[in-house]
Amino acid sequence: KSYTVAILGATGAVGTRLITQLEHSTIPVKQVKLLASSRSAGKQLSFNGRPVTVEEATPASFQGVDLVLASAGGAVSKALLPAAVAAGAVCVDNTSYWRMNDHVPLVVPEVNAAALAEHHGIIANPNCSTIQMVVALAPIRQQYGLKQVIVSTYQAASGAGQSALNELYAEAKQAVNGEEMTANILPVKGAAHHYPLAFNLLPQIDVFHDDGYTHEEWKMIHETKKILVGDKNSPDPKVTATCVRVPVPISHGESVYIETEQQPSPADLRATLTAAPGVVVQDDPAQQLYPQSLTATGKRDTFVGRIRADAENPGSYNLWIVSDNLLKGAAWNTVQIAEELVKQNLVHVAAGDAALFSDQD
Ligand code: A2P
Ligand code: 11C
Repeated sequence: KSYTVAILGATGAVGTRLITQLEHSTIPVKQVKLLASSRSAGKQLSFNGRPVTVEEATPASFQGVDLVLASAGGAVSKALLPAAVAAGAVCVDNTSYWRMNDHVPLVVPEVNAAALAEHHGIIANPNCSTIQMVVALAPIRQQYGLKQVIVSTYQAASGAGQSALNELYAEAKQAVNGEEMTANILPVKGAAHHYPLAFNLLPQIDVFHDDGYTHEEWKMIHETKKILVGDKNSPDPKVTATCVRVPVPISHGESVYIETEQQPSPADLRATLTAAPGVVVQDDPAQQLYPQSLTATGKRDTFVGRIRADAENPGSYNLWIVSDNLLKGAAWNTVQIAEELVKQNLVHVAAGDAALFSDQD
């Protein structure tokens, strides 16, 4: 069998990578439909060397489509994915809109591919900063138990989309030319205040909640708990986060402090992570080897280094985790979920599934 695949948001920072990740995937593709806003309708992109014309995404776009890979923003996924499921398409959604819905599995294939069997037509791809953290923490949790996670992120501009990345480059040029930097997008589109990211750090990603945490921090806490489901032997880890935007184009870094149930040595942790799927250990201080944004960019893996024990708190460790936020954090994880759906013969929607998503407010 081969599949008709629609890419929703095909012109964006993640969408263009969805195209290339799909080209390099194991999914037999019969046809692709590239969908975006009316602004891009008629634009020519390509798939496997053949030109494909971008179409405006509408509820009617999904007739005959088997799989939808969506990354056009939460509002678009809210508006269009129910129509896609009603048309019989299985949707892998990179936006946050459906993630916490009880009918929607939230999947990182290395960690919880089994959750796909419960899907009802929409599968959610977690937030990029959550994905790379759980890829590294799940094998540690499985082997040694995980009591607590304290994470500080160093997140790249591209996490906020192509326009934020363009703004970072423009600001850098302005600063180098001695001009005033103009900021219109970060920290959050539509916010009351915008600040330059070039030569700066912004401790705000997404909007603030009443408790003082940002929505990005909320996502890291609650998505991690949904993915690393607790059981009586291994209860939910406690998670807290501080998320910071840094003037890096691509690849998020994370300083992660963990407390485990057992007390493995750093060498034990290195061995566990070396054997873990999707993880590459880069940890040799003598050779100054550690994960970096520049070297992680363009790769599908999650890189882990600086693994060391907290001498004052036995069973606690510091790690440094880096991954390409547009690949493992978005396009690759989405295509990897689709590959897994194909492998597990799960590319179908059951009667009644569409009704689960039809009356969202
Ligand atoms: P377009 O390029 O036509 O605006 P990014 O995350 O890099 O900002 O990209 C967002 C993606 O979502 C782009 O492909 C963009 O298309 C698409 N998009 C934005 N608004 C809509 C919409 N209302 N309907 C369909 N696609 C949309
Ligand atoms: C950022 N992590 O870096 C965000 C982008 O929930 O999918 C991804 C937002 C999401 O801005």
